[in-house]
Amino acid sequence: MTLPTAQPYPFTFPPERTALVIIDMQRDFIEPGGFGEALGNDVAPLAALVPHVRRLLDGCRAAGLTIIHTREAHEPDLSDCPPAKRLRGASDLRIGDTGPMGRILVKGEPGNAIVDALTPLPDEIVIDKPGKGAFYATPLSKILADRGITHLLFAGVTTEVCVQTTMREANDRGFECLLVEDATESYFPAFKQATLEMVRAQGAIVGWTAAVDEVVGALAFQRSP
Ligand code: C5J
Repeated sequence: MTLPTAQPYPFTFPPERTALVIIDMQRDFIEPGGFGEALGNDVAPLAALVPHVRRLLDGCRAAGLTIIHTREAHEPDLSDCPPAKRLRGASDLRIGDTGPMGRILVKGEPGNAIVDALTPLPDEIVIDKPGKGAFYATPLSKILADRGITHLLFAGVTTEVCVQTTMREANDRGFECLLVEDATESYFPAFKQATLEMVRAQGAIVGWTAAVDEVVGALAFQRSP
């Protein structure tokens, strides 16, 4: 299957060897009172993203793609959160502190859950990750290898932090990667735009980009041409 208007040039992927990776669509980043707001951000643009990711998720589910959700999540004793990560921030609330949605970025807390509209189905994979990238200190590499996955479609938040970090990790591991432009968001519009441009620069040095409609349309056409 080919997406002819992907940038910087058409992107070809085999659906049976492709996974959709949805990064960190958690209440902690998307709803008021979580980690995103504790870092000093307005979370409204990320909340507006949810229906776009849902449209992409529905299309990929219908086409039978492997679906992977990630959560940025730490152990309750914070043994997997180095001080270099815990102690930085733009407000008094730090990872592990108690906020309006429970302990910030801690596994099992209400704020750490994926937003209701994107709740993983029982057969979908959920990766808890202590870092920004989804490959660091997680079983993701093995899961993808076991399923014969070669191509990855990326969505989620935030574009320039966990999404870009994971896409770069994947690119270095030999995956063909595409970032879905309107299924990712940042607290900083300029950072999102810069990320889209830098990943596809220099002949797709990190990967490709394309719109939700293009991905979903191509997958639907494959099912009923
Ligand atoms: C951040 C993320 N921005 N999921 N995490 O700290 O991008």
